[in-house]
Amino acid sequence: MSADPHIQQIELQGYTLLPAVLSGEELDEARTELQRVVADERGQPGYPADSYGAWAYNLMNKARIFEQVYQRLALLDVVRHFLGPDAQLSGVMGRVVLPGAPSQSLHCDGSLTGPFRAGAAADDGRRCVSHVFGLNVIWCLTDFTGPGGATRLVPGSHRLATREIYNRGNPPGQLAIEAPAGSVLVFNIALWHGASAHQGDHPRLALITPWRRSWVRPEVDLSRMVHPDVLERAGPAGAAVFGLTSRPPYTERWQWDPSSGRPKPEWSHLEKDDPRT
Ligand SMILES: O=C(O)CCC(=O)C(=O)O
Repeated sequence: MSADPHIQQIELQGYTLLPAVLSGEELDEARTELQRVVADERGQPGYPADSYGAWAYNLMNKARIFEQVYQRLALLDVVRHFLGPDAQLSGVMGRVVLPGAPSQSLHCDGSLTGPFRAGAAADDGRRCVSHVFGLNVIWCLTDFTGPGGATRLVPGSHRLATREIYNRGNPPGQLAIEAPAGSVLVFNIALWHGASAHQGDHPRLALITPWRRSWVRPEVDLSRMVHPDVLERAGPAGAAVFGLTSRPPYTERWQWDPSSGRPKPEWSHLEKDDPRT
C-alpha cells in the first residue's frame, strides 16, 4: 500500500482533496478565461447549457491557462498511480453552476461511454468495482461551500457493486466537500457524487478534467480534438495524455507505430483516408 495519504484516502474512501494546486494569479486567469469562453459560445448551436448553468468543452484548445490541468505533478502522480503511466484525459471541461441551481442527482461517472454503462443481463445488476477504471478531477476555481453548490459525495460508495441504489435520494453519510478556490478534488468514478443545490450569490466555477485508463472509452475523444500546437506544448507525454497512443490501429499491426499512435512513415499515406485525422 502506498504511504501517500492522498492515495490511501482514495483507496479507502474513494476521494481526496489536493490543496492549493492553483495560485491566486492562475485562478484569476482561469476564471476570466472560462467566463469568456462561456460568453463567446452562448447561443451557438449545440451550446451545452443545462438547468444548473453551463458547460464548456475542450478548454485546452481555448486558453493557455487550461493546459495546466495535465501539467501538475501532485495530480499526475495520483492519477498515474491508479490508472497507469499511460492514463489518458477523458475531457477538459469547464462548469458554471448558477445561484438557484437545484441539487444534481447522485450518480457515478462512466455510465454513458465508460465501464459503468448499463450492463449485460449476465451482470445481474452489478458493476465491476474491484479496480479503478477512471478518476474524476474537479478544480475549484471559486470557493466550494456547502450552501454554494459544493460537490457532495458518499465516501466508500466506490466499493458498492450494485447499480440499483443510484439516484435513491439522500443516502446516509453523504458529505459536501467544502474547499477553497485552488484546491482539486480527485475521486474514483465509481463513487456516488453530484453538485449540491446552489443557494449562494455568485456562480460556482470549476474545471472538470476526468482521466481514464488508456483502454477505457473516454467521454470525449480528445485525440480528435486537440490542436497540433497544444499537443506539441504537452511534450513527450502528450500522445498518451490525449489518447493518441491508445487509438485502435486501423492498419495491420506491422504497419503501425504504437509510440506515435500513427502508421509508420512508409504507411503514412493511409492516414488521409482516416476520418479521425
Ligand atoms: O460539478 C460538480 O460538483 C459535480 C460534477 C459531476 O457530477 C461530474 O462531473 O460528473
